[in-house]
Amino acid sequence: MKRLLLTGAAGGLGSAMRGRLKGLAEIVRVSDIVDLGNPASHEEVMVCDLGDRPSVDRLVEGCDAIIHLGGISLEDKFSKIMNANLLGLYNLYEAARANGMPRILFASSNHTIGFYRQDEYLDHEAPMKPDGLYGVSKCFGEALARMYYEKFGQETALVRIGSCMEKPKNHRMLSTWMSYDDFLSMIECIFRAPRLGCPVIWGCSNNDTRWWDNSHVSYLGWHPKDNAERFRAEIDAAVARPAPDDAVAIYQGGPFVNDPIFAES
Ligand code: NAI
Ligand code: 15L
Repeated sequence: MKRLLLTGAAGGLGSAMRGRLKGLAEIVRVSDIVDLGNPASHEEVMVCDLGDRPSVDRLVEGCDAIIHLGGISLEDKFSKIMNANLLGLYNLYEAARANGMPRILFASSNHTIGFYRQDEYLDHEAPMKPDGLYGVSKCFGEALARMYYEKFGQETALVRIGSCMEKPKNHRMLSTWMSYDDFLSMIECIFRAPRLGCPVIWGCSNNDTRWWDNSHVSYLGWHPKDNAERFRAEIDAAVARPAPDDAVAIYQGGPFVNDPIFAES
């Protein structure tokens, strides 16, 4: 492809994936609301607030594909979530509609279903059970993407990322972890598939104790290779196991289920 847009490129996941996308497109347009440093030879840099419609129109213009990681990634005040994750997503989809409907990977989250228990195994049809306003914003994003698919044919991968980081940090992440390599191979499958549609894809590696079933997207040919189990001894040694009656050990959303509704100030 000619030009791939990566939003949220200054974030934890965006900066980890930024350098790995080189082979996917001739030009990678990297964007964030904060400074991104100097572009590599295959990159274009555009600073943009997702809540600003004219900027988002310019951002999306000329792109053949979008990896949308930008936005608020934790529980926060509703006003902050609203600008980046609600208004920002609407702006992105309207800009995509005006610019040839490039295929989108939307970074949704396991916090759309955080109130399921850790002893439940979910498929993509499980009703949403968000664990906070952040999770609700990802439910909104999935619904918005679905509407643009049904109404206009805009294709989106709704990737419910578990915990995508260098390695799992606690016992819960032995189930939710997705390695960077597995995320990259998922990205390749999503953008190379002849037909994508608008599927939910669970974003976790091939962990022994995973909670989610991806068999409905076998047509994408994604085969995650990593397994968090290899970190179990390290985590047992370094991290205290939560008490069995602690919500962190009960619910799939882990600590997010305990977050308050943050007051506006
Ligand atoms: P992050 O918080 O490190 O990065 C998000 C980036 O979005 C930041 O660089 C921030 O500056 C940018 N941003 C925030 N508001 C913005 C706005 N109004 N306009 C433009 N950019 C804005 O989060 P992380 O961990 O890199 O996650 C990336 C995406 O993946 C997020 O959408 C997050 O919800 C989602 N996700 C990540 C998971 C993970 O394990 N890293 C798990 C589940 C979902
Ligand atoms: C998320 O949605 C967050 O963006 C990320 O920071 C992690 O905490 C992840 O979920 C998780 O549940 O581990």
